[in-house]
Amino acid sequence: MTVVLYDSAVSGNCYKVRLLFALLGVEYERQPLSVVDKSDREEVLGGLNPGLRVPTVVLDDGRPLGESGAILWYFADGTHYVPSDSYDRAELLQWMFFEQYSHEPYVATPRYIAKHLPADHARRAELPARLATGRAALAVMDSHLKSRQFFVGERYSIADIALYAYTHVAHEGGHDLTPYAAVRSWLVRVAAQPGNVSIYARPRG
Ligand SMILES: N[C@@H](CCC(=O)N[C@@H](CS)C(=O)NCC(=O)O)C(=O)O
Repeated sequence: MTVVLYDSAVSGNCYKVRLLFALLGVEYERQPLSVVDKSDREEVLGGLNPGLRVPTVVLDDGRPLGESGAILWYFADGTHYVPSDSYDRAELLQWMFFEQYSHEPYVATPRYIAKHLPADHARRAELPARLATGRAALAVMDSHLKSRQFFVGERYSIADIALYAYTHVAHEGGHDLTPYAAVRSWLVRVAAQPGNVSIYARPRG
């Protein structure tokens, strides 16, 4: 069986998985789902991912797995995208949990609201507060990256992939990265990694 990726072309969470799959050469079949019309989620993802979200994968042995971070970990563990030292592995998880709790809701969600919801949608009222909290997350990243090339152990890892996915398109949600010079240098560094693919590359399948 081939790995199946339930995917949205516009989703940064799904892009994390597409990027890792490209870097590792993982063959997969893509099943596209909308992030706007979610009426088919129960029918398609029920029984695969209790959260009914994308990305969701079905492994080549038929077992399903959800959550972008868990999928990154599953496929990258044992490769040079996950360190072997136990402290470095824990530090990698530190940054992946930071991404999910302190970064994604305030960097990714404004992009979703700005790009995919109608101009008069009530959720637009959330933007100023979300952007303010997102700036705090970007400042944390900038401070960490001032003396480092990558987030963990001076190597490109899935912590970089997780944080890169929405940071490099943060402007689409209204963020201005001008004050975060170390973040901007890191974005260039990640984009220059061999095998990098764009979030806008036409997804396969
Ligand atoms: N924590 C999850 C978040 C996944 C997520 O929110 N996916 C969005 C697309 S980016 C989705 O499926 N949203 C559907 C919904 O809100 O019900 C992850 O990292 O995979």
